[in-house]
Amino acid sequence: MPHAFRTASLAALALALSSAMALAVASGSHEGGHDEARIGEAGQSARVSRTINVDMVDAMRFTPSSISVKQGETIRFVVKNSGQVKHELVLGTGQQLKEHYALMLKNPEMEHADANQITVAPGKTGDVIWRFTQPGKVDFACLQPGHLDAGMKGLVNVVPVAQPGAADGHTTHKH
Ligand SMILES: [Cu+2]
Repeated sequence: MPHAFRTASLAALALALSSAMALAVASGSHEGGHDEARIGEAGQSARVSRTINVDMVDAMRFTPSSISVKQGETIRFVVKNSGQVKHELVLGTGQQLKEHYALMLKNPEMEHADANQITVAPGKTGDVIWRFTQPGKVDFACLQPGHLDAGMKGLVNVVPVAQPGAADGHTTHKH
């Protein structure tokens, strides 16, 4: 009797595992629900599909502040600081940016060095290479103290691609 019970449990477990795997494959996500996965991933310069220039000014604005990309695209943002003070462009979810901004208010000298952001000195230009893997909205903002409150933010609209699977770069060509 105990043996029969164990066999049944194992069968149930195997079934649960295989349907979980099927779900993971169907959704196309490698690490479901992860915040970083939601906004995308660090891009490789060899795979840049497009360059977008973004200008930052002391009026606390990004130009453009609304950007449209296709899911799967790797974008090189060339970020210019035309102002007299330090500005930065940080990609994230609205929630991540708010939390990070609150942290910056407490620690104004905090330095950034992550792939999703660039801090640019006055008169300088820097770049961020980012691959947008998920359709939807990705926010960006300047987290220098006071800047986000003054409206220094923008939005990337990631347009979904038609065929599932095309976004992962493993498409095959048929002739
Ligand atoms: Cu700023």
